[in-house]
This record gives sequence, structure tokens and C-alpha cells, in this order.
Amino acid sequence: MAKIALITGATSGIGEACAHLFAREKYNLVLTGRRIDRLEKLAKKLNTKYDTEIAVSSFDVRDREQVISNLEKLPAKWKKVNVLINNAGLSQGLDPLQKGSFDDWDTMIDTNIKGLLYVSKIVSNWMITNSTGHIVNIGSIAGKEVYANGNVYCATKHAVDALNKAMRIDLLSHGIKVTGVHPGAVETEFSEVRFKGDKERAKKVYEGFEPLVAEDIAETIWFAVSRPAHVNINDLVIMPTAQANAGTIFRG
Ligand code: NDP
Ligand code: 8X3
Repeated sequence: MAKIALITGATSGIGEACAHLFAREKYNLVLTGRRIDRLEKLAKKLNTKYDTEIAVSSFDVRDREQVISNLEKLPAKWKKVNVLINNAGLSQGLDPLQKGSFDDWDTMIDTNIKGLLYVSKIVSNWMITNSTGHIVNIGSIAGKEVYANGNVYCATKHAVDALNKAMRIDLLSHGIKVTGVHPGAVETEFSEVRFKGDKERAKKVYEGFEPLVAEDIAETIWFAVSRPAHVNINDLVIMPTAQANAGTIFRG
């Protein structure tokens, strides 16, 4: 029987790349995100290319009721999730704290921390029932360091780092693996979202060096997920070769 991966934030970037890679590896997929049109298009494409079964479930991870009702109404066969990739997340703004936007802060905290918690509670209980599972939490270099104007985004990703460690303790006796993956600069829609559609400003983030692409992270996640049963990769930090830490990028 094919294994199942549930991927949050599968409509773009790292989540979408994971969907491609796990479909290629013959996983059946539960794809989630808010943009249902993208989910349906992706599901059709992957089903045609890899003949894999795909369920789409569209909800906003910030909305607890939506998360619960959409996940719980999935047919029983889709609740046998082997791999959860907690990927949905975003940054909003890049300003000093004293100039920050309350709304941006709420969006980041509600998505990156609370959304991840809502999904994790439900899916980890399925995994406990199934006595198997692997949760991959997408953190960030922003969860390992704090950089200028990163304040609240960095705080949310530090929270993901803490929750990653906490889940490993809490789920240990159930045999559930927990892995944290913490990328540096990956060129996706991330910066466009951070700068609220300002494509020019977003493009500048990746100028003068070769950033990571979403597939680099998907391959790393696949490496962690495909280790033997007795091996867990706890934590991985992945950077472009041109990046030394959050604030130091060599733009040649
Ligand atoms: P993208 O903007 O390309 O993708 C973000 C994904 O998150 C989208 O699929 C989006 O789906 C989903 N998402 C955002 N908000 C919500 C929400 N409220 N409810 C449900 N889904 C949501 O960015 P990336 O692929 O780069 O980001 C993926 C993860 O990687 C994030 O957690 C990000 O913080 C992290 N990361 C990114 C780095 C980078 O440099 N790009 C570096 C380090 C970490 P939709 O809008 O359809 O809901
Ligand atoms: C995304 C990478 O450096 O913009 O998490 O925080 S960074």
C-alpha cells in the first residue's frame, strides 16, 4: 500500500516542490493551502504524471475551526498519514519593531505558530493511532538567528524550532519521528508575499548570488524522510553556498 504525505502550503514554493518529489517517490498525497485552484491543478498534473492518488483540502491554517473540520472530514483512508510536512508559512514586512504593523504580526504568529500547532495536533493523533509517522517542520535560519528588522518573523521561527524539539519529546514513546528543516534564502514567492506583491523589491533579495530553489529543500526533506526506521534526522540548516548566516550573503 502506498504511503501518504500531507503537505501544508502545497500551492507554491517548497510545498509544491515536495508534492512533486513525493509523488515521484510513489506517495499518495493530501495537499493543502488556501488557493484551491492551484491545488486542483497540481493534483491533476501529478496524478497524470505519476499515477498517484491525491486528495486536496483547502483551508486557512489560521482558522482553527476550518483546520479541524477540513482535516477531520477527510475519508478514513487519508488519515493514515505517514509523513506530515508542516510547511505553510510566511513573513509580512521587514521593519524595526517600533514601526511594525500589528496586523502583520498577527498574520505571522497565527500562521507560522498557531496554524502549525492546529495541524500538528490533529495529524499527530492520527499517527499515534497508526503507531507510525514522521513530522517535518519547516523552520528557517530566522529560527536560529535574529537579523535586523526580522523581529516577529524570527520570533515565530524560533517558536517552530522550540516546537520541533518539543514534539520530538512528546511523541518519542509513540515512535513518531520529528525533523526540523531550516533553510536560508530560497527563491520562491516568499519575498513577494513579505513585500506584499512588490515584485521589484522581492527580486532584489536574490540579486548577485545563486539562491536555493524549492527543489533543494524538497530533496533535503526526502533525504530525512527516506532514512531507515531506526534513524531520525533531528535538525538541518541549509544555505546557498553564497550565504554564511542570516545577514551575510556574498553578492559577487
Ligand atoms: P511561498 O510563499 O512560495 O509558499 C508559502 C505557502 O504557504 C503557500 O503554499 C501558501 O499557500 C501557504 N500559506 C501561507 N499562509 C497560509 C495560510 N494562512 N493558510 C494556509 N496556507 C498558507 O513560500 P516558501 O515556499 O518559501 O515558504 C514555505 C515555508 O518555508 C514557510 O514556512 C517559510 O517561512 C519557510 N522558509 C522560506 C524560506 C525562503 O527563503 N523562501 C527560507 C526559510 C524558510 P496559500 O497562499 O495558497 O494559502
Ligand atoms: C526565510 C529566510 O532570511 O528571509 O525564512 O528569514 S529569511
